[in-house]
Amino acid sequence: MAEPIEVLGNGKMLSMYRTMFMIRRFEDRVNELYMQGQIPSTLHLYVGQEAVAVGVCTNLDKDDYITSTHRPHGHAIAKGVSIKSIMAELYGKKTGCCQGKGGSMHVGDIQVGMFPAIAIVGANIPITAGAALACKFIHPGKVAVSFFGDGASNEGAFHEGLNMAAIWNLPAVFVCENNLYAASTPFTTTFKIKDVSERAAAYGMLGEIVDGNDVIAVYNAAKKATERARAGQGPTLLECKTYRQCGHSRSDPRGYRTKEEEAEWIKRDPILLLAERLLSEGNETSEDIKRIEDQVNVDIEGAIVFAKESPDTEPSDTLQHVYYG
Ligand SMILES: Cc1ncc(C[n+]2csc(CCOP(=O)(O)OP(=O)(O)O)c2C)c(N)n1
Ligand SMILES: [Mg+2]
Repeated sequence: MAEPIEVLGNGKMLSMYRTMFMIRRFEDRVNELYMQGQIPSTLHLYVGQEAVAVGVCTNLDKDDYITSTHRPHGHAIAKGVSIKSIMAELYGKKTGCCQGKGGSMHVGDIQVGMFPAIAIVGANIPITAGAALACKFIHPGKVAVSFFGDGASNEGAFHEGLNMAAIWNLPAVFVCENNLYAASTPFTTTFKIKDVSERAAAYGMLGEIVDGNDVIAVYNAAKKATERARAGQGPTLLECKTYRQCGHSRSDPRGYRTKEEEAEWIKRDPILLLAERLLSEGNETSEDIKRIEDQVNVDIEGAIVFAKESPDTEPSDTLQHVYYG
Protein backbone atom coordinates (compact mmCIF):
# COMPACT_ATOMS: atom_id res chain seq x y z
CA MET A 1 0.00 0.00 0.00
CA ALA A 2 1.56 3.31 -1.07
CA GLU A 3 2.01 6.08 1.48
CA PRO A 4 -0.42 8.97 1.08
CA ILE A 5 0.94 11.93 -0.82
CA GLU A 6 0.95 14.18 2.28
CA VAL A 7 3.36 11.87 4.07
CA LEU A 8 5.73 11.63 1.15
CA GLY A 9 5.64 15.37 0.55
CA ASN A 10 4.77 17.18 -2.63
CA GLY A 11 8.37 18.34 -3.20
CA LYS A 12 9.60 14.76 -3.45
CA MET A 13 6.66 13.73 -5.62
CA LEU A 14 7.29 16.58 -8.04
CA SER A 15 10.98 15.81 -8.11
CA MET A 16 10.19 12.18 -8.97
CA TYR A 17 7.79 13.32 -11.67
CA ARG A 18 10.44 15.57 -13.12
CA THR A 19 13.01 12.76 -13.26
CA MET A 20 10.57 10.25 -14.75
CA PHE A 21 9.51 12.75 -17.39
CA MET A 22 13.17 13.57 -18.04
CA ILE A 23 13.94 9.91 -18.71
CA ARG A 24 10.95 9.53 -21.04
CA ARG A 25 11.63 12.70 -22.99
CA PHE A 26 15.36 12.01 -23.17
CA GLU A 27 14.66 8.64 -24.75
CA ASP A 28 11.94 9.94 -27.10
CA ARG A 29 14.43 12.47 -28.45
CA VAL A 30 17.31 9.99 -28.55
CA ASN A 31 15.13 7.58 -30.51
CA GLU A 32 14.28 10.30 -33.05
CA LEU A 33 17.95 11.24 -33.40
CA TYR A 34 18.86 7.60 -33.79
CA MET A 35 16.25 7.14 -36.54
CA GLN A 36 17.71 10.20 -38.31
CA GLY A 37 21.10 8.50 -38.29
CA GLN A 38 22.67 10.99 -35.90
CA ILE A 39 23.37 8.51 -33.11
CA PRO A 40 25.37 5.36 -33.97
CA SER A 41 25.15 1.82 -32.56
CA THR A 42 21.91 0.54 -31.04
CA LEU A 43 19.47 1.57 -28.32
CA HIS A 44 17.55 -0.33 -25.65
CA LEU A 45 14.88 2.04 -24.40
CA TYR A 46 13.45 2.09 -20.89
CA VAL A 47 10.00 3.42 -21.87
CA GLY A 48 7.43 2.23 -19.32
CA GLN A 49 9.90 1.26 -16.61
CA GLU A 50 10.81 4.75 -15.34
CA ALA A 51 9.11 4.33 -11.95
CA VAL A 52 11.61 1.62 -11.00
CA ALA A 53 14.79 3.66 -11.47
CA VAL A 54 13.27 6.78 -9.94
CA GLY A 55 11.52 5.09 -7.00
CA VAL A 56 14.72 3.27 -6.06
CA CYS A 57 17.27 6.04 -6.70
CA THR A 58 15.25 8.63 -4.76
CA ASN A 59 16.37 6.64 -1.70
CA LEU A 60 20.06 6.83 -2.63
CA ASP A 61 22.80 9.33 -1.89
CA LYS A 62 25.44 10.40 -4.37
CA ASP A 63 27.99 8.06 -2.80
CA ASP A 64 25.75 4.99 -2.78
CA TYR A 65 26.48 2.74 -5.75
CA ILE A 66 24.36 1.39 -8.58
CA THR A 67 25.13 -1.02 -11.40
CA SER A 68 23.09 -1.35 -14.57
CA THR A 69 22.53 -3.20 -17.83
CA HIS A 70 22.11 -2.84 -21.59
CA ARG A 71 19.02 -0.68 -20.75
CA PRO A 72 20.72 1.93 -18.57
CA HIS A 73 19.57 5.46 -19.55
CA GLY A 74 16.87 5.61 -16.87
CA HIS A 75 19.16 4.36 -14.12
CA ALA A 76 21.84 6.88 -15.11
CA ILE A 77 19.47 9.86 -15.16
CA ALA A 78 17.83 8.81 -11.88
CA LYS A 79 21.25 8.43 -10.18
CA GLY A 80 22.27 11.91 -11.26
CA VAL A 81 24.60 11.36 -14.22
CA SER A 82 24.37 14.62 -16.16
CA ILE A 83 22.15 14.42 -19.22
CA LYS A 84 24.73 16.40 -21.18
CA SER A 85 27.36 13.75 -20.53
CA ILE A 86 24.97 10.88 -21.35
CA MET A 87 23.89 12.55 -24.58
CA ALA A 88 27.51 13.23 -25.55
CA GLU A 89 28.32 9.59 -24.80
CA LEU A 90 25.61 8.44 -27.21
CA TYR A 91 27.06 10.74 -29.86
CA GLY A 92 30.56 9.29 -29.28
CA LYS A 93 31.99 12.60 -28.08
CA LYS A 94 34.97 13.37 -25.83
CA THR A 95 32.66 15.05 -23.31
CA GLY A 96 30.66 11.84 -22.87
CA CYS A 97 30.54 10.19 -19.45
CA CYS A 98 32.90 7.48 -20.78
CA GLN A 99 34.71 9.86 -23.15
CA GLY A 100 32.54 8.58 -25.99
CA LYS A 101 34.09 5.12 -25.94
CA GLY A 102 31.20 3.19 -24.43
CA GLY A 103 28.00 4.45 -26.03
CA SER A 104 24.47 3.69 -24.88
CA MET A 105 25.10 0.35 -23.18
CA HIS A 106 27.96 1.58 -20.97
CA VAL A 107 26.82 4.90 -19.58
CA GLY A 108 27.78 5.69 -16.00
CA ASP A 109 29.79 8.04 -13.84
CA ILE A 110 31.51 6.85 -10.71
CA GLN A 111 31.59 10.46 -9.43
CA VAL A 112 27.85 10.11 -8.77
CA GLY A 113 27.98 6.45 -7.78
CA MET A 114 27.11 4.73 -11.04
CA PHE A 115 29.49 2.12 -12.40
CA PRO A 116 29.49 2.22 -16.19
CA ALA A 117 26.67 -0.10 -17.29
CA ILE A 118 27.45 -3.65 -18.42
CA ALA A 119 25.67 -5.24 -21.37
CA ILE A 120 26.54 -8.85 -20.48
CA VAL A 121 23.25 -9.99 -19.01
CA GLY A 122 23.60 -10.67 -15.27
CA ALA A 123 27.26 -9.61 -15.07
CA ASN A 124 26.53 -6.54 -12.98
CA ILE A 125 24.99 -8.61 -10.17
CA PRO A 126 28.20 -10.04 -8.60
CA ILE A 127 29.86 -6.66 -9.14
CA THR A 128 27.15 -5.20 -6.93
CA ALA A 129 28.02 -7.74 -4.26
CA GLY A 130 31.65 -6.56 -4.56
CA ALA A 131 30.61 -2.93 -4.25
CA ALA A 132 28.48 -3.82 -1.23
CA LEU A 133 31.49 -5.57 0.33
CA ALA A 134 33.46 -2.35 -0.14
CA CYS A 135 30.62 -0.41 1.47
CA LYS A 136 30.62 -2.74 4.45
CA PHE A 137 34.33 -2.37 5.14
CA ILE A 138 35.27 1.02 3.71
CA HIS A 139 32.07 3.10 3.57
CA PRO A 140 29.79 1.92 6.39
CA GLY A 141 26.20 3.10 6.01
CA LYS A 142 26.43 3.11 2.21
CA VAL A 143 24.53 0.71 0.00
CA ALA A 144 25.02 -0.91 -3.43
CA VAL A 145 22.04 -1.48 -5.72
CA SER A 146 21.83 -3.66 -8.79
CA PHE A 147 19.25 -3.21 -11.53
CA PHE A 148 18.69 -6.18 -13.83
CA GLY A 149 15.95 -7.95 -15.78
CA ASP A 150 13.94 -11.12 -15.40
CA GLY A 151 16.19 -12.75 -18.01
CA ALA A 152 19.27 -11.96 -15.91
CA SER A 153 17.70 -13.86 -13.02
CA ASN A 154 18.30 -17.08 -14.97
CA GLU A 155 22.04 -16.46 -15.29
CA GLY A 156 24.57 -18.14 -13.00
CA ALA A 157 25.90 -14.71 -12.05
CA PHE A 158 22.55 -13.96 -10.35
CA HIS A 159 22.96 -17.01 -8.10
CA GLU A 160 26.59 -16.22 -7.27
CA GLY A 161 25.98 -12.56 -6.58
CA LEU A 162 22.93 -13.04 -4.37
CA ASN A 163 24.47 -15.93 -2.49
CA MET A 164 27.66 -14.00 -1.69
CA ALA A 165 25.69 -10.95 -0.60
CA ALA A 166 23.56 -13.14 1.67
CA ILE A 167 26.34 -15.14 3.34
CA TRP A 168 28.35 -11.99 4.04
CA ASN A 169 25.25 -10.03 5.08
CA LEU A 170 26.16 -7.25 2.64
CA PRO A 171 24.40 -3.88 2.27
CA ALA A 172 22.97 -4.65 -1.16
CA VAL A 173 19.59 -4.34 -2.85
CA PHE A 174 18.94 -6.49 -5.92
CA VAL A 175 16.26 -4.86 -8.04
CA CYS A 176 14.79 -7.21 -10.64
CA GLU A 177 12.80 -5.33 -13.28
CA ASN A 178 10.45 -8.07 -14.39
CA ASN A 179 9.12 -6.69 -17.66
CA LEU A 180 7.79 -10.14 -18.65
CA TYR A 181 10.24 -10.68 -21.53
CA ALA A 182 13.92 -11.34 -22.04
CA ALA A 183 14.24 -9.94 -25.57
CA SER A 184 11.52 -12.03 -27.34
CA THR A 185 11.32 -14.80 -24.72
CA PRO A 186 8.29 -14.66 -22.41
CA PHE A 187 8.91 -14.99 -18.68
CA THR A 188 6.52 -17.97 -18.44
CA THR A 189 8.62 -20.11 -20.78
CA THR A 190 11.81 -19.80 -18.74
CA PHE A 191 10.49 -19.80 -15.16
CA LYS A 192 8.74 -22.68 -13.43
CA ILE A 193 7.85 -20.34 -10.56
CA LYS A 194 5.43 -17.40 -10.62
CA ASP A 195 7.65 -14.71 -9.14
CA VAL A 196 11.41 -14.10 -9.29
CA SER A 197 11.25 -12.92 -5.66
CA GLU A 198 10.55 -16.53 -4.55
CA ARG A 199 14.21 -17.21 -5.24
CA ALA A 200 15.26 -14.97 -2.33
CA ALA A 201 14.36 -17.75 0.12
CA ALA A 202 16.98 -20.00 -1.47
CA TYR A 203 19.69 -17.53 -0.42
CA GLY A 204 18.19 -16.77 3.00
CA MET A 205 17.34 -13.20 2.11
CA LEU A 206 14.16 -11.20 2.05
CA GLY A 207 12.21 -11.12 -1.21
CA GLU A 208 9.49 -8.63 -2.00
CA ILE A 209 7.19 -7.94 -4.93
CA VAL A 210 6.18 -4.43 -5.85
CA ASP A 211 4.08 -2.75 -8.56
CA GLY A 212 6.90 -1.41 -10.72
CA ASN A 213 4.60 1.08 -12.47
CA ASP A 214 3.71 2.82 -9.21
CA VAL A 215 6.65 5.03 -8.27
CA ILE A 216 5.38 5.54 -4.74
CA ALA A 217 5.12 1.81 -4.13
CA VAL A 218 8.64 1.35 -5.51
CA TYR A 219 9.93 4.24 -3.41
CA ASN A 220 8.46 2.76 -0.22
CA ALA A 221 9.69 -0.77 -0.88
CA ALA A 222 13.18 0.48 -1.76
CA LYS A 223 13.17 2.68 1.34
CA LYS A 224 12.66 -0.35 3.56
CA ALA A 225 15.27 -2.37 1.68
CA THR A 226 17.93 0.36 1.71
CA GLU A 227 17.30 1.15 5.38
CA ARG A 228 17.73 -2.53 6.26
CA ALA A 229 20.94 -2.67 4.24
CA ARG A 230 22.37 0.48 5.83
CA ALA A 231 21.55 -0.84 9.30
CA GLY A 232 23.56 -4.02 8.70
CA GLN A 233 20.47 -6.22 8.29
CA GLY A 234 21.55 -7.64 4.94
CA PRO A 235 20.40 -7.69 1.32
CA THR A 236 16.94 -7.78 -0.27
CA LEU A 237 15.65 -9.03 -3.60
CA LEU A 238 13.04 -6.57 -4.81
CA GLU A 239 11.00 -7.70 -7.82
CA CYS A 240 9.34 -4.82 -9.65
CA LYS A 241 6.57 -5.97 -12.00
CA THR A 242 6.63 -3.69 -15.00
CA TYR A 243 6.51 -3.60 -18.81
CA ARG A 244 8.73 -2.27 -21.59
CA GLN A 245 6.35 -0.33 -23.82
CA CYS A 246 8.76 -0.35 -26.76
CA GLY A 247 10.63 -3.08 -28.62
CA HIS A 248 13.66 -4.78 -27.09
CA SER A 249 16.12 -2.81 -29.22
CA ARG A 250 16.31 -0.92 -32.51
CA SER A 251 14.53 -3.42 -34.78
CA ASP A 252 11.89 -5.40 -32.96
CA PRO A 253 8.46 -5.90 -34.56
CA ARG A 254 7.22 -7.37 -31.21
CA GLY A 255 5.48 -10.35 -32.81
CA TYR A 256 5.90 -12.32 -29.59
CA ARG A 257 3.24 -10.33 -27.74
CA THR A 258 -0.24 -9.00 -28.49
CA LYS A 259 -1.38 -5.44 -29.12
CA GLU A 260 -4.05 -6.00 -26.44
CA GLU A 261 -1.43 -6.82 -23.83
CA GLU A 262 0.56 -3.71 -24.76
CA ALA A 263 -2.56 -1.54 -24.56
CA GLU A 264 -3.41 -2.83 -21.09
CA TRP A 265 0.02 -1.91 -19.77
CA ILE A 266 0.10 1.46 -21.52
CA LYS A 267 -3.12 2.33 -19.66
CA ARG A 268 -0.99 2.01 -16.50
CA ASP A 269 1.81 4.18 -17.81
CA PRO A 270 3.90 5.09 -14.72
CA ILE A 271 4.19 8.77 -15.65
CA LEU A 272 0.45 9.12 -16.24
CA LEU A 273 -0.28 7.36 -12.95
CA LEU A 274 1.91 9.80 -11.04
CA ALA A 275 0.49 12.83 -12.86
CA GLU A 276 -3.05 11.69 -12.01
CA ARG A 277 -2.05 11.27 -8.40
CA LEU A 278 -0.40 14.69 -8.21
CA LEU A 279 -3.55 16.28 -9.60
CA SER A 280 -6.05 14.35 -7.54
CA GLU A 281 -4.28 14.11 -4.16
CA GLY A 282 -1.70 16.86 -4.22
CA ASN A 283 -2.08 20.57 -4.61
CA GLU A 284 -0.66 20.59 -8.11
CA THR A 285 -2.40 21.91 -11.20
CA SER A 286 -1.84 20.86 -14.77
CA GLU A 287 0.00 24.20 -15.26
CA ASP A 288 2.50 23.23 -12.51
CA ILE A 289 3.14 19.94 -14.29
CA LYS A 290 3.43 21.64 -17.66
CA ARG A 291 6.03 24.06 -16.24
CA ILE A 292 8.16 21.12 -15.14
CA GLU A 293 7.82 19.45 -18.54
CA ASP A 294 8.71 22.64 -20.40
CA GLN A 295 11.90 23.06 -18.36
CA VAL A 296 12.85 19.42 -18.95
CA ASN A 297 12.39 19.93 -22.71
CA VAL A 298 14.67 22.96 -22.60
CA ASP A 299 17.31 21.00 -20.66
CA ILE A 300 17.20 18.12 -23.13
CA GLU A 301 17.50 20.33 -26.18
CA GLY A 302 20.46 21.98 -24.43
CA ALA A 303 22.06 18.57 -23.92
CA ILE A 304 21.64 17.77 -27.62
CA VAL A 305 23.31 21.03 -28.65
CA PHE A 306 26.12 20.36 -26.16
CA ALA A 307 26.66 16.86 -27.56
CA LYS A 308 26.62 17.99 -31.19
CA GLU A 309 29.08 20.81 -30.55
CA SER A 310 31.48 18.68 -28.51
CA PRO A 311 34.66 17.34 -30.12
CA ASP A 312 34.70 13.79 -31.46
CA THR A 313 36.66 11.11 -29.64
CA GLU A 314 39.77 10.56 -31.74
CA PRO A 315 41.41 7.27 -32.73
CA SER A 316 44.46 8.50 -30.82
CA ASP A 317 42.35 8.45 -27.59
CA THR A 318 41.80 4.71 -27.93
CA LEU A 319 44.36 3.52 -25.40
CA GLN A 320 43.78 6.33 -22.94
CA HIS A 321 41.94 5.03 -19.82
CA VAL A 322 42.49 1.42 -20.90
CA TYR A 323 43.79 -0.73 -18.09
CA TYR A 324 46.14 -3.59 -18.87
CA GLY A 325 48.46 -5.53 -16.57
C1 LIG B 1 25.20 -13.26 -21.16
C2 LIG B 1 24.38 -12.66 -22.27
N1 LIG B 1 23.54 -13.44 -22.98
C3 LIG B 1 22.78 -12.92 -23.97
C4 LIG B 1 22.86 -11.59 -24.28
C5 LIG B 1 21.98 -10.97 -25.38
N2 LIG B 1 20.89 -10.24 -24.72
C6 LIG B 1 20.98 -8.89 -24.55
S1 LIG B 1 19.67 -8.29 -23.68
C7 LIG B 1 18.97 -9.81 -23.55
C8 LIG B 1 17.66 -9.99 -22.82
C9 LIG B 1 17.77 -9.66 -21.38
O1 LIG B 1 16.51 -9.78 -20.76
P1 LIG B 1 16.24 -9.19 -19.34
O2 LIG B 1 17.34 -9.58 -18.42
O3 LIG B 1 14.88 -9.61 -18.95
O4 LIG B 1 16.33 -7.62 -19.53
P2 LIG B 1 15.39 -6.66 -20.43
O5 LIG B 1 15.99 -6.63 -21.79
O6 LIG B 1 14.03 -7.22 -20.41
O7 LIG B 1 15.49 -5.34 -19.77
C10 LIG B 1 19.75 -10.77 -24.18
C11 LIG B 1 19.41 -12.20 -24.22
C12 LIG B 1 23.78 -10.80 -23.54
N3 LIG B 1 23.93 -9.50 -23.78
N4 LIG B 1 24.50 -11.36 -22.54
MG1 LIG C 1 13.08 -8.59 -19.17
